[in-house]
Amino acid sequence: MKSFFPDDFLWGAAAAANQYEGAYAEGGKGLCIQDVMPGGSRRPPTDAPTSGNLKLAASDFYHRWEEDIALMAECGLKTFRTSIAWSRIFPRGDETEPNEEGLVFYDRVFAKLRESGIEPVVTLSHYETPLHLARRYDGWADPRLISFFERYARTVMERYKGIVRCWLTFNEINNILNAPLTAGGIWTPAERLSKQTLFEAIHNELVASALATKAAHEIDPDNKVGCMVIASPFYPLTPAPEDALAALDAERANLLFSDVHVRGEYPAYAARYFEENGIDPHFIRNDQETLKKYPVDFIGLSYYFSSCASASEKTGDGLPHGGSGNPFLEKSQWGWTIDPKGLRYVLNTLYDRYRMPLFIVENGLGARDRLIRGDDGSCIIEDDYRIAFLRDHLIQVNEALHDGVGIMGYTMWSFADIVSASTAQFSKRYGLVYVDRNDDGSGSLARFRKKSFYWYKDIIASNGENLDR
Ligand code: BGP
Repeated sequence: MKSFFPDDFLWGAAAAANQYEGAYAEGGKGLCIQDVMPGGSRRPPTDAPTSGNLKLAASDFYHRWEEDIALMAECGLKTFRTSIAWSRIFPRGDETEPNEEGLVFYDRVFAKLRESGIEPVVTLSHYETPLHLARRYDGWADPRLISFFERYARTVMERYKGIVRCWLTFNEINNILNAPLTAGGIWTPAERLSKQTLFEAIHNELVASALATKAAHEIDPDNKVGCMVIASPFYPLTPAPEDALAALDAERANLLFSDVHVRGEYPAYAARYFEENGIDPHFIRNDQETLKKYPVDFIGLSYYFSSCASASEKTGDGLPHGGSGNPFLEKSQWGWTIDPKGLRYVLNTLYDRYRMPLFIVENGLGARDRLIRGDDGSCIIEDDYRIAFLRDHLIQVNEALHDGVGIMGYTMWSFADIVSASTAQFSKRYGLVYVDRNDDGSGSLARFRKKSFYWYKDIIASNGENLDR
């Protein structure tokens, strides 16, 4: 296969603090929303951390980072994307002084990555709002979070200046539409949340993202900042014009977030949506200048599946972001459609719309793996299905590059097995590295390289040339 991957393509892998680190109450860390979400993003939170919550210990990266970074280096990763747990730095979120122990932890992690030739890409907020901010302020519904977030962003950007040069503001910011607690720290249950409050919260995050971008550029002109959006395309379920319009509407709900981040203003279609949904957009007025002045440098995106939109049918089909399934596509063990060409489609759509560099910061397959122990103590995980998934998607990335799309990099999800965000299971594994842990919490946490580890290593080393082997 002819490879169109540029020489400086950022091949890598990703994770998030709350799904990977564990040590939820160590090093002065405060609680975050995930510490009381034992059932994942679709179940109500508990009052306090409960023993069945797998995120509390997660994959124990907090204690095993040296071993894991050595594995990343062995795999040849050029970049590793992870998040800083906001509540390690500001345990409650609204303090004025940061927690030094939390800062020291990331000093070590980022320095080790650099020493190993791996560029850290850091998400400031990956579904892990400090719990105090969720409970006391109702999360991003309160505009005071903007200054708390700005303080946090400035603190870590000053501290890791020259070490971290690539930042993402809010993970899957558009997922607040489906999961207001997960993506917006909003404690009010989704069914009681008014659209007015939801859009005020969205606006507060957008302003905070612009101010973080401003801070990043002031602190170090070499910093690059991206937004991070779910780029899950909607196809019309049928050729009926009504379904095409339904798909347009569904796409626009997602695109509003990148529109504001890139163009610095709300899109024209927002006005009618606000009017028809009884939303008074007064909140926009004061911040127009901020949004306009500080657009992002690139667009970070996650891609897992596509879905279909229909004007008449509302099946949902178990896909996380609404939408119907697609009779032409296979599904994963968790019911997510598998659509490699959808990635090429969405990369082209976004690049046509914005002409701004894209960075695929999440893409992968959640699947059950079987660890086979040999008599000699060796362990084998033959995850050919994961290799097929990654290969098919990367072939489409290559196609998109050939189409002329500007793509900075690809960080597959996830480097090692971690706790699932939506279901909070450990058995929904995404890693190149197997972590010995089970859904009941048992397991040694030992690491084993999967077959996909060796495959990805070869793909990186060949800069994509070996994708069709
Ligand atoms: C994205 C999130 C991640 C991640 C991934 C896979 O939505 O940004 O945090 O977990 O999806 O989803 P899940 O873990 O629910 O299978």
